[in-house]
Parts: sequence; C-alpha cells; structure tokens
Amino acid sequence: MTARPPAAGTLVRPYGDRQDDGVLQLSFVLPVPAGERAREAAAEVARKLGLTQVLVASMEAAAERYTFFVVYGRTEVAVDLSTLQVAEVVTRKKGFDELNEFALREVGRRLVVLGACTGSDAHAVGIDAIMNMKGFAGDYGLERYPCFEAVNLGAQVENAALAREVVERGADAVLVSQVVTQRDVHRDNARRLVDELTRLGRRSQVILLLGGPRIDHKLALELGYDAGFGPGTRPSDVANYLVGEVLRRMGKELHG
Ligand code: B12
Repeated sequence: MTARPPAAGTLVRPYGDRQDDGVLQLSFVLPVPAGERAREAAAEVARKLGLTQVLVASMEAAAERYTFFVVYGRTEVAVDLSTLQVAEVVTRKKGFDELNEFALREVGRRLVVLGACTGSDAHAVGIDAIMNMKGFAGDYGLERYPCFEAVNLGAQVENAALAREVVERGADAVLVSQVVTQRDVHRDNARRLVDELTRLGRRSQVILLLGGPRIDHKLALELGYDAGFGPGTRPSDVANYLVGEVLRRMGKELHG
C-alpha cells in the first residue's frame, strides 16, 4: 500500500514562529560542569552544525560534570518531499467492525497471530499495547478482534521456543518486539528468529513483523522481516496490515 508522492519541488523547512523561518530546537548533553564555559561550548556546537542566531535557552546540571542544554538556532536547510524514498506500511485503514467482517468473509477463518518480546529483552509494554484486549491510544488491541486468534507470549521469549510455537499453533503471523538496542543486540536477536524459522522450513509461510521504538520498515526488511513498525504504532495499523498482507498472498485486495 503506497501513498501518492508529493508534487515535485515541495520544499519544507523547520519553523518556530513563522512558516519557513528556519528556527529549530536542539537538546543535548555535554560532559562539562554547568557554567559560562559550558554555555559557550553548547553555543559553539550549534554554530558548528551550521546554525545562526544561536541562543542557549536552558542549561541544567544533569549529573556531576554533565550538563543538559536546550539550544535554539536558525537553518537555511530545506527538504524536497518529492525526492524522498519512503516505505509506508499502512496508508489507508478500515475501521474495527468493517475490517473484522471483511477479513472473516474474505479469508474464511480467524488468523492466528503470536506476539512476543524476544531474547533477553524484558520490555513488554510495547507488545502488550498492540496485542492486549485494552489496546493503546484509544485503539483496541488484537485480542479484541474477532478475526484474530491473538496470543501474547510476553517478554524474554527464546527465539527457538517461539519458532516451535509457530509450528505447533500453525501461526499466520508473528509480532516481535525489540526495545533494547544497545550494541545492536536487537539486530542479532531479530535475525535469530528468521534463522530458526528458515531452519524449520516455515519462514515463507508466516508473516513476520518487527516493532519497537527504534525500528522502522527499512530496518525490518534488512533483518529479513516482512514489515517494521516504530514509535506511536496503533493496533489498528497492525490489524490492517495483517489482513491486507494475508489477502495479498491469497491474490485479493483489502481496498478494491
Ligand atoms: C518501562 C521501561 C523499563 C521496564 C520494563 C517493564 C516492562 N514490563 O516492560 C524495566 C524497569 C524492567 C526496564 C528495564 C531495562 N531497561 Co528500560 N525502559 C523502560 C522505559 C521507561 C519505557 C518503555 C515503554 O514501556 N514504552 C512504552 C511503549 C508503549 O512504547 P514502545 O515500546 O515504543 O512500543 C510502541 C511502538 O514502539 C510499537 N511496538 C513496540 N513493539 C512492537 C512490536 C510490533 C510487532 C509492532 C507492530 C509494534 C511494536 O508499538 C508500541 C505502541 O505504539 C524506556 C524509556 C522510554 N521512555 O521509552 C526504558 C528503556 C527502553 N530501557 C532501557 C534500558 C537500557 C533498560 C535496561 C537495560 C536497564 C538496566 N541497565 O538494567 C533494562 C533491560 C531489562 C531487559 N532485560 O530488557 C533503555 C534502552 C536503551 C537502548 N536503546 O537500548 C531505555 C530507552 C531507557 C534509556 N533512555 O536508557 N525498562
């Protein structure tokens, strides 16, 4: 599902007070104690980034010998929206009732969806937001959808165990959450599930989604997943993607 691209030459630039004024705000930490030298160092960082009319708006000691800054500045930089290559996963959505009716009618059965936060990662809140009955940001979670048999396996699920669950439950889709990204642990861990499923001869039969605060569609594809979802994802985004992708694999369409 791809949105229509913006017209050629559609330039956008940051703005603070008036459109196109180029004003932007930066926040960062420097490893120096708060004081006038630290303030000047922060301003110099902003100037070296090419900003003009630099103003250090806030300076707070963050810890011993560390200072947190908020700095304003002006840039001439503009971006042509039409030149950007963007992979948008879900652009048009059906509502809850419409999607359920459509999926049950067109697929003819409930889709089995497993969710887990895998490896050593214990951050369950993200996958719970997508899977659990009560959902997130006013959206019902997948457990609430009649068209899904949704099973949330929780956090710290081993990849080999998850792959076995896929086979035993005949899963149509697996939702993997990765929150900790220190030393790229998420990359190795996410790839491990793909390897396990490939070893079991199941990779092509299951839709694999990767999500988390530092995940995007491009990274998910690179790691061998079918789609990636980042911060602010709503359960309805995932539900629409899943039904659309199952239909696509059946040679049908979600939006005819
Ligand atoms: C709560 C929390 C914890 C709790 C987790 C409790 C729990 N049951 O989940 C506890 C205290 C246990 C914890 C522990 C740790 N944490 Co912590 N934690 C957080 C915190 C404050 C909030 C995370 C959260 O719940 N976000 C809310 C959810 C709703 O957002 P989300 O995960 O982004 O999910 C959304 C989307 O990303 C998406 N999504 C997520 N997953 C998926 C999956 C799919 C398939 C899809 C479609 C979508 C999707 O949908 C969700 C809704 O929109 C963050 C900081 C922050 N403010 O983000 C740090 C943070 C994630 N933790 C961090 C760290 C380092 C740790 C520890 C390593 C600390 C330590 N030294 O022990 C441990 C690791 C423990 C472990 N083994 O994993 C770092 C991670 C840094 C990094 N980049 O790797 C953070 C960013 C804090 C920081 N600034 O340093 N943590």
